[in-house]
Amino acid sequence: MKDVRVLLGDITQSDCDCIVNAANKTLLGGGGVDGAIHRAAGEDLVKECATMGGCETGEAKITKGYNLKAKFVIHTVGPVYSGSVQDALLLGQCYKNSLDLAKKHNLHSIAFPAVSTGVYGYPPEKATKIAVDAVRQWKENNKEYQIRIDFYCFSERMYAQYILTLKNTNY
Ligand code: AR6
Repeated sequence: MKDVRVLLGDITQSDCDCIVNAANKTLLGGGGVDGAIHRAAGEDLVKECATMGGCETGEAKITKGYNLKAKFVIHTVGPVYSGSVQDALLLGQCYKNSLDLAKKHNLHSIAFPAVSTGVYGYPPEKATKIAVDAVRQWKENNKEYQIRIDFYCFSERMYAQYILTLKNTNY
């Protein structure tokens, strides 16, 4: 897929216009990538998050990036994996709603972590397919808008899974 990259590393080091946080409904921080982003951004991030009224699963909200290289953080809440059809719909919505917000704020590069694949237990094989399909669909629906999309992987296993998923879906 044009303008889509798979990268191995820590998303807090991304120099994209915005990075996506795999948050929880409170938006007040947590472990995993959420904890790493809050640590790197500094305490002002949680102060802004506390004014946002939380976030529903599948939705996305934007804040400033504070001490991060990225100017903005888009916080999205992935589903806790249960194996239901609804999980897949909600996870796809995380990617769509994050991209909609990036476009609304005229941002032209975005880095995604593998939302829901840590604490929330989504199997990487399924989650990467949903992420890639959602991004492809969004790009088809927004052909006029240029945006670079980075899938950030924190393990070699996830990196290999993304490469395989992209290959299997002929992107
Ligand atoms: N950079 C990129 N990816 C990372 C990083 C990092 N620095 N750290 C972890 N990952 P998780 P979830 C990967 O658990 O499953 C939090 O407590 C990680 O290897 O961070 O959506 C929130 O507050 C995995 O592949 O998010 C919520 O309560 C992926 O990021 C809950 O966890 C997502 O793992 C959300 O769970």
